[in-house]
Amino acid sequence: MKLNGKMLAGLSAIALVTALTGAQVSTGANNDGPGRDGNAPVATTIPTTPGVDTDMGELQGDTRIFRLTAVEVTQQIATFPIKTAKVLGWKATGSDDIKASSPGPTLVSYEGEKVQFVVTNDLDQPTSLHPHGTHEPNAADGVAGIDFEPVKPGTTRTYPAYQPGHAGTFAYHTHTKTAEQEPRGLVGLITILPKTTQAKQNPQIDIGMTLQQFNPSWDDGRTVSEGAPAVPKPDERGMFPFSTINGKTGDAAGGPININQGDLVQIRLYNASGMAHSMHLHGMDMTLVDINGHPTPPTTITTQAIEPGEFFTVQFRANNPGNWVFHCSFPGHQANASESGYQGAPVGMLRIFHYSGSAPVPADYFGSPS
Ligand SMILES: [Cu+2]
Repeated sequence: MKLNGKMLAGLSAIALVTALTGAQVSTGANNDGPGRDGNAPVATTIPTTPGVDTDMGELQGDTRIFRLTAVEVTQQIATFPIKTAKVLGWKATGSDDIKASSPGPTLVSYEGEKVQFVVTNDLDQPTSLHPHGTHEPNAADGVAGIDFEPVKPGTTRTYPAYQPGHAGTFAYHTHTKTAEQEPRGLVGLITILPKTTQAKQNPQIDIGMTLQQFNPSWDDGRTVSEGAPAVPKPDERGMFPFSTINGKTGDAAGGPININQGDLVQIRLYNASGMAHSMHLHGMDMTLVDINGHPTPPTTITTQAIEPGEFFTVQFRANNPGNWVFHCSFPGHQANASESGYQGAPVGMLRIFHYSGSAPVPADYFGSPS
């Protein structure tokens, strides 16, 4: 997998936690050797989210502490017809604003550990962090006005530490002015990993994919303009016209996801948008292995529908070389503001898996309409 600066930062966090825990951890880059088909326990592959940091927090005793700051950030979400939008994102507290993203950092903890959130608010309005799908105590639920006083601008709140309950894929998002703040981007993934996994079940690549839809717009009636704020309301057609994976449409996401023949590829899907999506992989079957944080008997699928607030984990074995798209099957979600890419190619809620050794994806594939 191609590593950018953010991912390298994530990997240095992995090195740090390795030092802290003594656990041997591995990534897709070095988990490709003998035994991949065996029953021997191996260190579980750490999820990565392309373009987003992996945050392994700080382990203190039996508690992993995640320090996150909510902040408005200008993010490249596409290459046409606009490039950037002002979204609400999360960053590791103390890092530069340029490290902030929507979705926020992918949080990684291990089974048996407690988790704890320390939330700083750099927005101009109150906010909160709600851990979505874990077994949090009421005082860590983050629901404004019900069990939680929102975190005021310029302040920091330390949540109680707690046992998340079980391994799996979960999420975090704002639960203050949710209808405004969530469509603007205050979401992210939480993953609780078993420390070891049977080699044959351990993916070589484990990718987080958060599904989001934005409406970049100006108050004066102009829409999809450069640098427009992501507004919480749908456009005049009732649409959030930018459908994204990990806060970016395919053309802005930094190229295809590189895989190798024989890899077991795992995708952790989280639908943080307000609509259902129907995720489809070309060329290979997928296997559904986890529904909303709970293992499920493996089911072979070609398309997986996912409702708002759900998270599914799917896997596929890379056994059909080439360049294969993974995308939402709603036609309107394969475009940026209703515009398809070069030669009518789908963009929007889409990623390409590229087998090493296969012909490269044409450089102009994601270009503006011809
Ligand atoms: Cu969709």
